[in-house]
Amino acid sequence: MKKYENLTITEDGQLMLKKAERDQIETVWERYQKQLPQCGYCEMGLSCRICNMGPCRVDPFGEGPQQGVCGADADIIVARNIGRMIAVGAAAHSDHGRDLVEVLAAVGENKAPGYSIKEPEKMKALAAEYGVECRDKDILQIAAGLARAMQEDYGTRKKELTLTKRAPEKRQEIWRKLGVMPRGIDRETSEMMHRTHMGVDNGWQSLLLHGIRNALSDGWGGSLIATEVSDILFGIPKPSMTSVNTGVLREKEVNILVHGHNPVVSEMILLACQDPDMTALAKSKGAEGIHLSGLCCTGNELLMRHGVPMAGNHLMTELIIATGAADMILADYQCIMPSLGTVAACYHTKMISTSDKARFPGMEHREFHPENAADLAGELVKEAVENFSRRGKVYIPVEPVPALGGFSVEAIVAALGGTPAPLLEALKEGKIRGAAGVVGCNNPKITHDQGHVSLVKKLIANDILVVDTGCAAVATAKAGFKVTEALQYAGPGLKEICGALQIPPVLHMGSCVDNVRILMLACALADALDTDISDLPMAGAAPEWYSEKAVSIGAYFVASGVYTVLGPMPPITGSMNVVKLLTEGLEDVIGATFAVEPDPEKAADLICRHIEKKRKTLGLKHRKE
Ligand code: BF8
Ligand code: SF4
Repeated sequence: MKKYENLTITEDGQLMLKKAERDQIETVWERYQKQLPQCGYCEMGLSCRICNMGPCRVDPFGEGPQQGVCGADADIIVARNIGRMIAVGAAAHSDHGRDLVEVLAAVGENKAPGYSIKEPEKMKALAAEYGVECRDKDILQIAAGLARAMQEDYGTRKKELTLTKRAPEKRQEIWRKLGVMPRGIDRETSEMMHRTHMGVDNGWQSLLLHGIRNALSDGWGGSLIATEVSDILFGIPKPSMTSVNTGVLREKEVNILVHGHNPVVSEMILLACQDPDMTALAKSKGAEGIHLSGLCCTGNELLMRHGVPMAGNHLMTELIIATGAADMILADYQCIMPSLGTVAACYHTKMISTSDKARFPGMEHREFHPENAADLAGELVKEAVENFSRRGKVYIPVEPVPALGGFSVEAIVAALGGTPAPLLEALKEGKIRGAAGVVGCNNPKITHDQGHVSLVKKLIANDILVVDTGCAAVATAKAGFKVTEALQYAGPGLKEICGALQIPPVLHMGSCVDNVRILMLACALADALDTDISDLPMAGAAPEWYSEKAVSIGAYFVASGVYTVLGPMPPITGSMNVVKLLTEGLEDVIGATFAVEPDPEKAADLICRHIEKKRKTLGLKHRKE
């Protein structure tokens, strides 16, 4: 097993890697090795292939060319590249949000059988925020009106996105003064693509500022809409017990897995799996039942709302197929490795792609739309059941680990007894020093899950309450941090408070679009303390990030006033101007910066120090260095 310990800290991961090797399955880790050494120019952000006079590169040692063919220098090239990363990340989240708004619109028109409004009160509250008149209207008319109003946020007709009003007044003023208040969700992404065309914006500072505006259009626009509409359609998450890791797969049942991000498909699959006729069919085929589990963020969506078990995060997806126990995997979009179809071809697993936008080699394409989703989900679950008899030998290496999920802001406030006051009291007394949002991906450059787990372990030991999302949230759940037993690892103050509330020291807040839940929690605390988010004893971290979505998230966290520590270095080291602005200069203009620290223990130290500094400024009891 030694051989695999550098690749993943998880027992199921190590055992599955051994099995994959036996089965001659190539994994993401092997492909990563084959890429080494990766291009140094690209790592530093110094290569440009934006136009066809290039591709160009700038020599970081000052000996070769210092400008691309067009004359762009290192600062411009690096800023353009990072700007485009933000644009892609913001586009991904926001387009996911748009798909939900379209389902909401279809529900409003009675054209989405199977979907319904699960949270009419939340919908009415949002309608009020959007200025949609609710009087004398039925639920469906309000849904249609809200969907239309939200679609306006995507366009070009607004001066300010509607939900930016939720930010503390001081924060909104900072955005206005700096000229980064987001105006339209699609507009900011489109403008970033325009600005980064050859010969448009050649100011590295103005490019980065627009990057901030573009990221804010994600955090206070597309992602926030995605989360709010998901809650309206599928329910506000409440705490419920679930289980995690490869061990959630069942040897004697039909295993169906959902992979991707959008709950639009996975919710319908869940409904179809619960159909008694389907269970009867499964039994007639010799299975004991049908078992649904999740992968990545669509898995997090189901875990949060229904306690559906979670089989694994990003780097586990190939290995889950190698168990031979997956009868069908349905993918929507984002973070789905194009290798999965090839891996599945070595087993009996049926791979289904479901979104018009996302096709994969080795997958059968069965497209979901609001009108056909309920029927198609039924058909596919039936096909998964029929595939059960084609199974070969199955290897499920471990027992699952229990975890508590479902901590929406509403659920956290409810756990506190209906008001944030107990949390504020604990913060003031210093029993809880502060809060940290640990988010983001896995990346084969870092031992799988180690960044998340080591960081979180040290944070809770230092009385810092952790909220997490995405693949980070899956990592800490697998490590056993999402049950009250984990309070044994917490510092005395955190242990006392969480113990009294009967909550774990690490709270699962959902998928990656649900990072906005962390923002909303920050808003609630800032409002209660009558201050700005940047004054709170709070930090963010993405210890194993890989995705462009994470770049957008990091940027909107920082722009919202949250100091954010990244594990892997983003491709910016080719420009010391850009590095300095993002890690120092932003402090003066926006009240927060990025830091980069690959060692999770040291990253925890940075966060502790930051939290104590903020406590001191707020006049709360603080620890000396
Ligand atoms: O949206 S944490 S690897 S699955 S990008 Fe992807 Fe990263 Fe996982 Fe969720 Ni988020
Ligand atoms: Fe080269 Fe400039 Fe074209 Fe980039 S935009 S590829 S630096 S010529």
